[in-house]
Amino acid sequence: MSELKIAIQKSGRLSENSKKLLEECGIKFSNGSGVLKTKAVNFPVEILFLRDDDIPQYVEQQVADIGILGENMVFEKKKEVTILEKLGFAQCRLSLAIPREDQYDGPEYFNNKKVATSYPALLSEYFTANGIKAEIEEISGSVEIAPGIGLADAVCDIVSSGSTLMTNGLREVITILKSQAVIIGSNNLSAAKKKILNKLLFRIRAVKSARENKYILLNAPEHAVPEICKILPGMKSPTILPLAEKGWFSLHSVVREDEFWERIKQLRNAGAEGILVIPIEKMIL
Ligand code: PRT
Ligand code: ZN
Repeated sequence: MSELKIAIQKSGRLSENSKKLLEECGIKFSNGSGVLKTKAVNFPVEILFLRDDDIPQYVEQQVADIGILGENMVFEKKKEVTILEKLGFAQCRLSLAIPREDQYDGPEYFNNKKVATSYPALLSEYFTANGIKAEIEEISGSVEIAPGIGLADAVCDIVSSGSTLMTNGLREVITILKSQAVIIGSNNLSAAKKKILNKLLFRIRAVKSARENKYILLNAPEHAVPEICKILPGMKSPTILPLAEKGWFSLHSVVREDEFWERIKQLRNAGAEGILVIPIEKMIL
């Protein structure tokens, strides 16, 4: 029986969330330190622990069938692989940053400058598309110190909170790319592997939907129910149950995490009381 080989980052910013996602999909595997691959005990997958930079190539060559990594790395490596699903974690951006004290009037700033980066392909594409002639200095880590030590005039690096740039006296001026973790897949999967992949993607989507939504319960007097139903769209429509106290109802529904606070305010204004908000473990749409 063939197994689907999944490559995830061995250690780094993506590893914990990648493992957590697989575990939330009900996949059980042992994960001792120093282990390079492991088979799940209850699902036909083998997990390979790799450096994120190597994942696109390994998936292209079918050493792994699918992989979890940042879009930034997928776009930089330009391998023949397909993005199957965005995963919603490891959000960050690839940005150009310059010494804080430099005057900046637009992208022409970078003409005749030397820019340090670990993303030479994406940066060179950006410069070409914008008609900028700059020199790219490829370095593999600690990009942000390059201007301080005289290696480059500016940097192009991954930014999340922005504090690394700030501590190094740099100022973000252009975002080249927004990124999050994704699943990529080989373009040549066998029918048997595709079947396992579809099962896994079904579970991943259920986990993702659950993370993006909350279950909400509230009480309301009868006259407020129609207005509250309009505010609570739910998966179909809210569940309405009578309470022991006459003229009162309990309404249950699902709200999106990102519009949750706005809805709560509207619900209270419409007369809702005793609002409970509960995390959802899995959500099958
Ligand atoms: O060893 P391996 O090659 O596997 O790992 P790595 O060291 O190359 O990668 P890692 O673990 O640092 O990052 C893996 C992926 O996480 C990246 O490819 C991005 O998709 C994503 N990601 C999300 C980040 C960040 N946020 C991030 N903040 N990757 C790197 N950073 C670094 C950035 O390079 C800079 O040094 O964090 C610093 C900036 O952070 P802020 O919060 O100070 O702005
Ligand atoms: Zn890496």
